[in-house]
Amino acid sequence: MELDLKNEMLSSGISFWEMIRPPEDISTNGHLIENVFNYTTALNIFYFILVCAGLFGFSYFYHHRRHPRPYYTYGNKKIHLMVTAGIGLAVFFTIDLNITRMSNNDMVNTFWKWPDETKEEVLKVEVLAQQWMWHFRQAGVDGEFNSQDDIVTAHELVVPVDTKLMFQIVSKDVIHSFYVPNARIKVDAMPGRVSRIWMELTKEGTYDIACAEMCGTHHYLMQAKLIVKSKEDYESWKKEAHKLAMQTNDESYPESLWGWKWEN
Ligand SMILES: [Cu+2]
Repeated sequence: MELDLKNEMLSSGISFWEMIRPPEDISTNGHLIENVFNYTTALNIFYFILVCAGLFGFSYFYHHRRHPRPYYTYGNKKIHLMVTAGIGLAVFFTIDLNITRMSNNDMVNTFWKWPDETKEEVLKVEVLAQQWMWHFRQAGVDGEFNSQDDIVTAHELVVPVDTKLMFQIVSKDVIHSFYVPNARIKVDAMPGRVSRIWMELTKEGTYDIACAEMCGTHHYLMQAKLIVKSKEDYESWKKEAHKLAMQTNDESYPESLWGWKWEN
């Protein structure tokens, strides 16, 4: 097993660190998620070391050779209760309450601050999840969803860089989860309900979209590519996609109109 890993690393030319580190953050707000994650990890390590020190320390000092007469305690003396309560409260205030505060601030100040279309450039995308693939719909030239010029893609999503992207997400069958690791964003896709999320990507390239909810036997196959293009490249792609849409989208076929009127 170890050898396999080593061979794999050698053949692909990437270091061990590159294999285990999180994917590159290409979003404007991904660092907020990362901060909460790192904070939780750091404090867990801190308390883990503290607990280990206690466990192994007491085992050492109270070993029967050093401490031949056993000492029985029920842990109900005032000092015991105070130490236990103190550690419990320290964990509660420094981990639980603090990550609640941090994530609540991020929610209210960032992730629920929806981009304002009247003031800035926004691209809206409708996402349909199903066992086992992703569909994406952009409104096209007319700006209306569920019309003939909609740009509909499967397995890949093309978006412009440095633009606010607003997503509305549903599922056709079971619960899926729309996951963009490079933006640290993940949101459930549910049947009968529209989920929302927004993000802004700052680096061109091809990235992964995955399903992060165990959704059936082929869950692992449920992936798509996120292609981030420069604004000029996106515009020319959109022009081509528009031509293709006008030639191929068939409005009389109701299945093709799986989109919905954008919900404000
Ligand atoms: Cu899925």
